[in-house]
Amino acid sequence: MTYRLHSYWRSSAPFRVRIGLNLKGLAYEIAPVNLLEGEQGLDAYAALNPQKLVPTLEIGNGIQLTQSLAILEWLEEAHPQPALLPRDPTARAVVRTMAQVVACEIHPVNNMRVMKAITALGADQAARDAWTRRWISDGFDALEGMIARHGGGFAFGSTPTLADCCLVPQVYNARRANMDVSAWPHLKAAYDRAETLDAVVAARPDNQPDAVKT
Ligand SMILES: N[C@@H](CCC(=O)N[C@@H](CS)C(=O)NCC(=O)O)C(=O)O
Repeated sequence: MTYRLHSYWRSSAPFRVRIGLNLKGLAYEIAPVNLLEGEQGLDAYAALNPQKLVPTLEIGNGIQLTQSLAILEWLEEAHPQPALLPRDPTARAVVRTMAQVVACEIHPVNNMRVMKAITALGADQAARDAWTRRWISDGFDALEGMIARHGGGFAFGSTPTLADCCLVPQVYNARRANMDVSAWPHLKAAYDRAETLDAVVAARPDNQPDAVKT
């Protein structure tokens, strides 16, 4: 079975999953969901993902997985090699902490539906930019110390982990928000290392079949 990933080229949550699939060398096809056209709200998609968000991973036998961290954890359990979590339980917790700083603290308050909601409350572009940068900065401040302590080339240790799957797309988002990530040197070094991997290059937004070239 070739997995089928419902994805939007620029969205960071599916970007995490693309990195994980690529690091594990798994075959998958992309089913584009155009968020700007509202395709995530169509009945056919909502039947796959009741939250009307990307990503969704179809894994066969009529089973769909949603929530990028749950998908990455499933990939790790279903396809253990190469490992994206260390063996030691404490080390695993640290990697999950890093991943969750991005996926549970930074990203949820900056996704499209939240930005639409604060716009509806009156936030103009300057206010939205300040909002986005504030939450990314807070999260990156925390990650900087963790990566300084635990990094060894990658965010944790010397091989890519779930932390890198989450960090790379979040740095992509920070750069879209015109943030200079050199303010977080350990985080930037981990990002710079990760972005050289073929698995990450193939997962990049501009290398997706639905990418809009500007
Ligand atoms: N916690 C979810 C977040 C999913 C999410 O927010 N996806 C965004 C794209 S990164 C989305 O589908 N947004 C559509 C919308 O806000 O309407 C996950 O990790 O999968």
